[in-house]
Amino acid sequence: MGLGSVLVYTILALLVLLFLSSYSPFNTTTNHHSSNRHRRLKLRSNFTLSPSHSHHQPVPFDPLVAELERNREDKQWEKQHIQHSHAELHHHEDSAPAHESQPEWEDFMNAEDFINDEDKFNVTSRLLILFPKIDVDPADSFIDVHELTTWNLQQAHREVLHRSQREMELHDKNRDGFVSFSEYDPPSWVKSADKDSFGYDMGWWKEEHFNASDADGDGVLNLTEFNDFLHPADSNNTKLQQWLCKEEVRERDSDRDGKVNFKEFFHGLFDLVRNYDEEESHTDSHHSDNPMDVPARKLFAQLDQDGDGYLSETELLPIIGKLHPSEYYYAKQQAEYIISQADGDKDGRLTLHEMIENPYVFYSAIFNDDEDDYTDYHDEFR
Ligand SMILES: *[C@@H]1O[C@H](CO)[C@@H](O)[C@H](O)[C@H]1NC(C)=O
Ligand SMILES: *[C@@H]1O[C@H](CO)[C@@H](O)[C@H](O)[C@H]1NC(C)=O
Ligand SMILES: *[C@@H]1O[C@H](CO)[C@@H](O)[C@H](O)[C@H]1NC(C)=O
Ligand SMILES: *[C@@H]1O[C@H](CO)[C@@H](O)[C@H](O)[C@H]1NC(C)=O
Ligand SMILES: *[C@@H]1O[C@H](CO)[C@@H](O)[C@H](O)[C@H]1NC(C)=O
Ligand SMILES: [Ca+2]
Ligand SMILES: [Ca+2]
Repeated sequence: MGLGSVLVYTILALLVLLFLSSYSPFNTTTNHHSSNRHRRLKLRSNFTLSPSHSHHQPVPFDPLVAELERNREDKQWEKQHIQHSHAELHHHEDSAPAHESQPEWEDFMNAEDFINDEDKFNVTSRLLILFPKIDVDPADSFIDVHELTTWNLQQAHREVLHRSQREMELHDKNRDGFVSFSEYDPPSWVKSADKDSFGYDMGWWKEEHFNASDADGDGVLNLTEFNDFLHPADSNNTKLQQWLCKEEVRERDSDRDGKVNFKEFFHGLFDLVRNYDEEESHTDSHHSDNPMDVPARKLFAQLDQDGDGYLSETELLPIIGKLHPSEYYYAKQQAEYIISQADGDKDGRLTLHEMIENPYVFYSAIFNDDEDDYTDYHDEFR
């Protein structure tokens, strides 16, 4: 056999290999997150200034990823406010905005590089470490919806508190660790507009809202109280929950009699409650046989404790958490989504093996069903 035929065979063999590899399971699987050949883990790419008004983002599954994100956000935040105060204080010449933005970009790249370096950030060993921290109630080698919801909720609370802390630094002008109402500078749209787009008076970010957040009534908000102020739906402060109900009545009360009648309840509140409950129990569908308003009338009657045909502020308390989705609601949604994506044997809970088999479910941290997200995500790295 001459050198020429050896070459031909080698090339043929290579071609066959190439052919086979292009039909490897990596490419034939329809699953979005099974391409293991190039890691494309990603830190969340965006950050908005007012957490209570931005679209809700899923929390990172891994606390280490969350920390990287927080560091990056903190740097963006600092940069934003240093530039801000520079502009206010003095025009510090052309000292170097371009120069300043360079390290920022590097930090960003380093974090992405870090989690995409298999030696530094080994997804399998991360999951090995995290599994026993999540599988605690009970520790039975399975992670169920409840355990994952609790885990997500812990991550979410940490994240929310961190943002509140940062926001608090902006408002706490005398730096005593408390925010007074005069220190609190409401967003400009609060000052410029007293009514929302439907013409209702708005109570948000005003003194009444502030006072309701001040749990111990000392006239100033500490970090816990300020966090509650920014996120009343997640607060355990009953004063604040009552304020939220009052605000809800104010918003729904189209005939301005100070109470919510059935019509006002049916056109507005009921759908929110029903959507919330349906997210919770996908199976409950038997009320679809009923005429439209029967379940609504039933719930209305239940809530209307004194039977006067109206819902008062106090009577809204039992459902207020469903009208303003809390972190718990998002944490549970995210847990259900994650489990549905990684639950190989469909028993409704996750084993460590199932998690290791589906790392991208945990590390892409995407929980809406928007296909575009996946496509963007993949295209970006081509
Ligand atoms: C965040 O998103 C907005 C609009 O979607 C964009 O203008 C902005 O540049 C993004 N910021 C970062 C840091 O990616
Ligand atoms: C990642 O960790 C797992 C388990 O600890 C190990 O088996 C695997 O070889 C590691 N992978 C890399 C690329 O280091
Ligand atoms: C808020 O509380 C302060 C006392 O801490 C009081 O002076 C003020 O009138 C209250 N404002 C409202 C709107 O209730
Ligand atoms: C803030 O004050 C409340 C009482 O209103 C207290 O329970 C809480 O621990 C305080 N938080 C901090 C961070 O000091
Ligand atoms: C509210 O109370 C519940 C239990 O009573 C607790 O699990 C939860 O963490 C509390 N939420 C906040 C925001 O403090
Ligand atoms: Ca368990
Ligand atoms: Ca206080």
